[in-house]
Amino acid sequence: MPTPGRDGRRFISGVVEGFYGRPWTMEQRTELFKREHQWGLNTYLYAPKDDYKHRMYWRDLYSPEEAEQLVALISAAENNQVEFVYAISPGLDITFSNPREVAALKRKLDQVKQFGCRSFSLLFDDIETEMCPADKKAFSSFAHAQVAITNEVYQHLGDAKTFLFCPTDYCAAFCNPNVSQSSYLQTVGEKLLPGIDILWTGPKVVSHKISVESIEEVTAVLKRAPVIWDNIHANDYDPQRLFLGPYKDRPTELLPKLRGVLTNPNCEFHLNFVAIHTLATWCKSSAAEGRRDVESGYSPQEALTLALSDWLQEFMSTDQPGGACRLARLKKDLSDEEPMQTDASESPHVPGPGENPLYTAEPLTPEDLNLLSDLFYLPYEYGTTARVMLEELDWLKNHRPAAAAQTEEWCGRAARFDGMCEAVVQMFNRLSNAPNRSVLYDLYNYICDIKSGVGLARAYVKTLGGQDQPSAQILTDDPEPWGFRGGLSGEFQRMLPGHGNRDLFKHPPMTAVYCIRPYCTEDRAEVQKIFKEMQLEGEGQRPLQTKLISDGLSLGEIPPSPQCALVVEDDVGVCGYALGLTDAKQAAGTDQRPGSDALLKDFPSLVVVQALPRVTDPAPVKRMVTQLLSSIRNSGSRGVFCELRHHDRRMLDFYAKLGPFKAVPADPSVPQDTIIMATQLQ
Ligand code: GDL
Repeated sequence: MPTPGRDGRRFISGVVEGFYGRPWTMEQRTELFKREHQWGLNTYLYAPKDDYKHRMYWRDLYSPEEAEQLVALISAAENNQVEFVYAISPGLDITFSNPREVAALKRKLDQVKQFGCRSFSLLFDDIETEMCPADKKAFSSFAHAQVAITNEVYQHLGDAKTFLFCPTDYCAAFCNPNVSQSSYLQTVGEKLLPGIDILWTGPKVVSHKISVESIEEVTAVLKRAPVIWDNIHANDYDPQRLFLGPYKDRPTELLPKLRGVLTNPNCEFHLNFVAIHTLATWCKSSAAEGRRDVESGYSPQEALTLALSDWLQEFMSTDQPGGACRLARLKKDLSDEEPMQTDASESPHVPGPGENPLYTAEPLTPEDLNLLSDLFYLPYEYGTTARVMLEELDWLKNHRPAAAAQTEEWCGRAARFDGMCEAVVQMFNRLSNAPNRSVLYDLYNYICDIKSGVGLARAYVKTLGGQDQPSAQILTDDPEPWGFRGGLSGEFQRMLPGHGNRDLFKHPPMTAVYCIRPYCTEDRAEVQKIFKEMQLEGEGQRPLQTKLISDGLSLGEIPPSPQCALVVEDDVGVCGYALGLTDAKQAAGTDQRPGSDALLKDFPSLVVVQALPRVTDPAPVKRMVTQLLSSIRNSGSRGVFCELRHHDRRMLDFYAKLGPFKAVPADPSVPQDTIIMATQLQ
């Protein structure tokens, strides 16, 4: 463990129960203290946001029953050599200048002191920064108001072992104009009594990385080393996320520069094994011991392996009546060991001849837990397998085989992807058979969700490969509710322009500014140029066998219909176009047949879209097409088609990615080397 700091005080390390949502139970907290003790962590900060008497009803004293529970909890912490820090969050509605409010705060903390608590904390995070008129009159700033009350309470308590203050600007992102010039932090740093320590979440609320320099900067303003309130594993802001990756991206060189680290982890108590175990490993690493001769000993991967191996034991421990019996059977079935002693009355039923054999659960493997951690890794990073799966799916999608022309590589990679999906399903099955039901129940929604997500991707790849799997049903126009995931919040997200910006690969950040405007005759030469350039790109020097109507449109030989021609420009010039004919048959004239009557009945209009390779962001082109389709719809058309050359994979991909267009069955009246993609408009 880290040696005491230069001032002789021990390094604060442990857990803050500081998230929104259902607080942990007393039993879980007691369990936490045992673990903290076992792993060498020394502090627990009690700060459950939605506990009535911690925040919303902070003035209310505890009832005798609650008092009894708190006394037991505080003494359980003490028995495990864990320092219990009681936090209160009065900031929602306190009037700082009212002496009765200050008295209420003191009264509450005095009560907790009577329960045996020796360490306290005042939290002012996530509150309104505008003061009420009375406070504005009494204090020159919000920081002055908070500092005054905190100092007063600290002095009132007299002999607090630890006293922590959480500022309202608790990360660099909240500081105005920045950390070193923040007048709020300057006041806190100068005026807060030196015995009070300050909580800090790093550059952001959920900090990806915390650098030594950033800590030196904030230490200078605060005039003391901060205690990190680390939200790296917090998941209270997104019900689909869970973090089972190792404590990471905080160099151990930070240890001597900090007063402490407390992790505010996942809401689900049982899912914090990795978060807390790896933090403990980090705190124990050699840099903390000041052994400058030894290189920092912390490896997130090794810390994770250690944690997962201990967690596996936890999964296998039974916590329910009958579990021991099941576990005994599991062990018996899978090894030569003698079964565990079980009660005679619990002896398992033995199936007779002709009966089904008893269900035998496969035990969870270390690989399962590795995979689980990879799938639910960290807020800014997926684990290796998750990344590979995403990359493979991206590749399979972008190299989708043209009708019946699958390459060996595509098939091989599709099969490997399928294997990875199967491993997720198997992991799910083994997890749901794990004897420790408490851990499983905390995990269940997440693993169900990922199993479904993976199932959709798997079905999609099968459809791409031309396999009409029953599982592909989920991708139809009328899917079951699990085919369109995410609920209303998911709908909103999909409608926002930023959706997809966080695509992990390929698409560079959007920096260019695009302008979509109507096509005019002056654009003709530019449009022709783009058409020719893209033709070279897609088809090389191959001579055009059949001239398509869309070629005529691009070359300016057939005029687009009114309101049906757009170009997109970037700062270099025109970089893409979208041209349409509301009535393709009429516009094509008599010498060219754009398709059979059946096709033209459903899809009477035609479009051609092109964009130069420098347009890496798909959004402007998609927007241009949406605009064009909307004009064509307004003209009364029922549907639109586009023509592509069979071998022009680039254009096949391009149209497929635009979204609405789907390939239609071969039409005998279109040239043989041509594919038609189409979309309905009404
Ligand atoms: C916060 C809250 C915390 C919450 C976390 C993650 C602090 C100091 N306060 O801002 O209660 O759990 O974000 O959502 O971090």
